[in-house]
Amino acid sequence: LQMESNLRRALELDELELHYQPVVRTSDGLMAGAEALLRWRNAELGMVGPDRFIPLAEETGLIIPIGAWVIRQACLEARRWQQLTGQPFFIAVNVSPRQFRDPGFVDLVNEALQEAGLPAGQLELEITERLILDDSIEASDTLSRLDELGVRLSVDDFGTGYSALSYLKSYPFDTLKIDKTFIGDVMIEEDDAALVRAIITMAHSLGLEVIAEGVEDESQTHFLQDHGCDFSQGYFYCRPIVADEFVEWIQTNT
Ligand code: G
Ligand code: G
Ligand code: MN
Ligand code: NA
Repeated sequence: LQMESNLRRALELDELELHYQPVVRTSDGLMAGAEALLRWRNAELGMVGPDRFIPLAEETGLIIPIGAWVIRQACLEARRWQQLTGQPFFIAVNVSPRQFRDPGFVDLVNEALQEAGLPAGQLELEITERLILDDSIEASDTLSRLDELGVRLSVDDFGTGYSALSYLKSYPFDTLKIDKTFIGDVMIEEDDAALVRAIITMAHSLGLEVIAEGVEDESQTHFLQDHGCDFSQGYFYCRPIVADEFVEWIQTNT
């Protein structure tokens, strides 16, 4: 309860911040875009990670204003990178189920893009496969409307959900993000290596691009290069960092 009342005030007190983790092209390690990751900096609680407050934000409905702030802020930041570098980097934003189901969601996304002057193709919305499969009819309509706006749609944590693959051909996804649990042991476990190779092949056959998450060492990057994984993200390249540090990172990695 204490946590809930604190979270209610987090927005007005300006306690939320986005950290950014680069997503690089696997072939050359240069930046392609970034994922925005939310943090809550609270006087009493310290720095709180999303795993500790997103579930509460979902339950209470606070995810609606918080999620709106995240999308607006992320679009503004991506526009800033573009102005700084002249390059059309994408920004990926995590979308939670309740936020996605909100009737105002598509309009909100459109407004955030307009407000920032960011081309829709530079915003990627990350959605988990669990969400798609839980309410496929409503999800289908929302995904089509987002697709018509021109935003990119990705399946986050791919491979950890219900493993129903049929939705990939029915819905307008652009990207699969291979969950970090597969990448972690890709050099040690032949089964993980086989799955990662198969996911990349399948995704490409369906016209989807692939991001490997949780890349932590160089041998994994070689594996992913050898198997044609389009993009990579993980501590090997860079941890999630605050906006100012991120701008410095861009200067040396583009
Ligand atoms: O570093 P990391 O601890 O940031 O993220 C943990 C989890 O929180 C991930 O599953 C990530 O998708 C989720 N997450 C991070 N930022 C956001 C956000 O802005 N909105 C939602 N809904 N989830 C987020
Ligand atoms: O669920 P989602 O994929 O949105 O969550 C991304 C999460 O992965 C965030 O918590 C982020 O901090 C974390 N992360 C990013 N890179 C790495 C990495 O190389 N290793 C591990 N273990 N976690 C990572
Ligand atoms: Mn994500
Ligand atoms: Na993920």
